[in-house]
Amino acid sequence: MSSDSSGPGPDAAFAPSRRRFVTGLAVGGVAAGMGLWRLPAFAASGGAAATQMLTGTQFDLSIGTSPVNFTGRARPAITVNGTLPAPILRWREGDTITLRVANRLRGANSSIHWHGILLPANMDGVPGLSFDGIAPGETYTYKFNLQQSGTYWYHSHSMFQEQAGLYGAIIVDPIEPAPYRFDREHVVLLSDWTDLDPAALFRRMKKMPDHDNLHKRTVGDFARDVSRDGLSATLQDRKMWGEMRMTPTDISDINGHTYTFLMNGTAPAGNWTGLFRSGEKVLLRFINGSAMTYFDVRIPGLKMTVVAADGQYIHPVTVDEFRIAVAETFDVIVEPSSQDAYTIFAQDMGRTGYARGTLAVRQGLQPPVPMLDPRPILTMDDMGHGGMGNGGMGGGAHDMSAMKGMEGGGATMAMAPQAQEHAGHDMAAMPGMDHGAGGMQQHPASETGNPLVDMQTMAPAPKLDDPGIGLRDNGRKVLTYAAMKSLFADPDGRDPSREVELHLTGHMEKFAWSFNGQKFMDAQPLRLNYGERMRIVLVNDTMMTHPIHLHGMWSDVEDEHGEFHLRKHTVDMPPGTKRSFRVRADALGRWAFHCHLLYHMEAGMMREVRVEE
Ligand SMILES: [Cu+2]
Repeated sequence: MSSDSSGPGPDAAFAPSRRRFVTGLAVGGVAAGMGLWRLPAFAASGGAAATQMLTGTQFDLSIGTSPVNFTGRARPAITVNGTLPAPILRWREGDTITLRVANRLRGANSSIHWHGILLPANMDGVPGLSFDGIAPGETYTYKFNLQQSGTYWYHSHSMFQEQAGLYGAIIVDPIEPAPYRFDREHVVLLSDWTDLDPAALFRRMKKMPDHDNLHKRTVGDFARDVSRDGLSATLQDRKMWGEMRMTPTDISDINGHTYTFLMNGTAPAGNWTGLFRSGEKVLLRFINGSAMTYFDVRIPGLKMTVVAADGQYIHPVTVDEFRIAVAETFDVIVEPSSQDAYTIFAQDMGRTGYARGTLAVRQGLQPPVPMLDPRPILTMDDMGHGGMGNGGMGGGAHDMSAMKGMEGGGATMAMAPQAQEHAGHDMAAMPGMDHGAGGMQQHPASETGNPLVDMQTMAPAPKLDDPGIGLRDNGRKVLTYAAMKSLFADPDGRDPSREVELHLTGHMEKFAWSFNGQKFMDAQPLRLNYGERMRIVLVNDTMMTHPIHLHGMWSDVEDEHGEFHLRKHTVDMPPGTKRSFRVRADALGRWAFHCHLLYHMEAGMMREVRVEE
């Protein structure tokens, strides 16, 4: 099978084999200062270059193109000051920061968005909302005062530049000392690299959305399911999946068959290494700067104590493993002492590859790397008992019979589609509806008969205590949203005065993604009243996981009872979930609100949020 689905052009020759996971080059990275297409000098030492760190209040950043080589082929990356990842920016809470960002790309506008940082709308860096973008040859000066501390990141918000390398870490040191102690720290920035031109990859997703889903279930699987579950249950399950145009192994749109996963800009073979001395408390600032990849992270031999999420302190929680959604950050303390070296292992959610690095007492150590976990299989339970949408089903939203008693049941699949009409439910019925307690989920009218909506969930739930697909009962203690509680009480304190419900919608075969079945281009802004405290309820009507990011304001995630629980800038929305968060509309202007899977955002899963007097 040809690996070239991106059409003719220069990228065809560079398409990596999709049949093997690319662990990459030991010597890969930016060939800065070495002349085009030559390997960098630090390769000779076998270790990766440390990411550059810039500190202070005045910064000059230059966006440009640099050759990189992660797979054996030199490819152009979009870089900041010639590095991938971009330099770590280290700021101090209370300071006013000035950043002069020059766009030295040829023929392309650019931008930088400071993810999770509270700032004026015209400093947020989203072309079309915050400003016009930075034209080639021009410099835009960002200036804002820091009202927060913690671990954040920055990235381009222009087209696919983030996928091409424009991302970096931000550390904001607090004015008051942190509520925990550490002796040493490392940024661990995870990302996904492709040799493909990201625009070509997007076109491939539109044409062949299941390109990377190589693990379609087989006749042998079918025979095994029949012997385990019986013929009737198996047939019904298969029929359902067929009607949803997915196979149960669809976990991610793009995975290790396309991507090389990076840790601090280093491919697995390059083994990024962070040093420690035995007995030290080491703070690891994990950042998921991927375009599309969720990672499940663990350090065999070490417990990890999570002390902050999205830059904000939480009650410390000690785990063996955590899932980090795209754009999330977690601060984690480890205390390595019994071994000289530990592997930081970050497998992708679909188990198609991994990023890895090493914590070690000296450079050059290579502890064992775990095997990938078994590929997770989606069940109907994962989908909130997934109801069928409209496409090809004769219009109207069909639901499943046999909803009862399915929660957490695992293998209960005896469901058959039933042509029961649920069309025409009205969003006006939404305010005041109970949160996931019993009743059948209603859907916005705009989803009905919508060719961009291929399914709807019927009984979604918050699932805050669910470790997630592929992490349940794996013998390890896995972080959940329920286990993370902000160290502070609700910073606003008011009950929400109103509620807006938005559904995450999509059509797999069309690679169409939207809110309420309406793409960004076709939707009206979501209007918030300046100063109000309101609630946003999200319902995931798709089979994919979406990390939802609101710019400019915090997303204060609520628990199952609607109480303040966890302050976030990016709210993970697994399939079959309904989750709510509170927003204090204290930032005037136009803000982006979108899925942080880059190609979902580009496909339309985005809204403008407008805060007005
Ligand atoms: Cu998404």
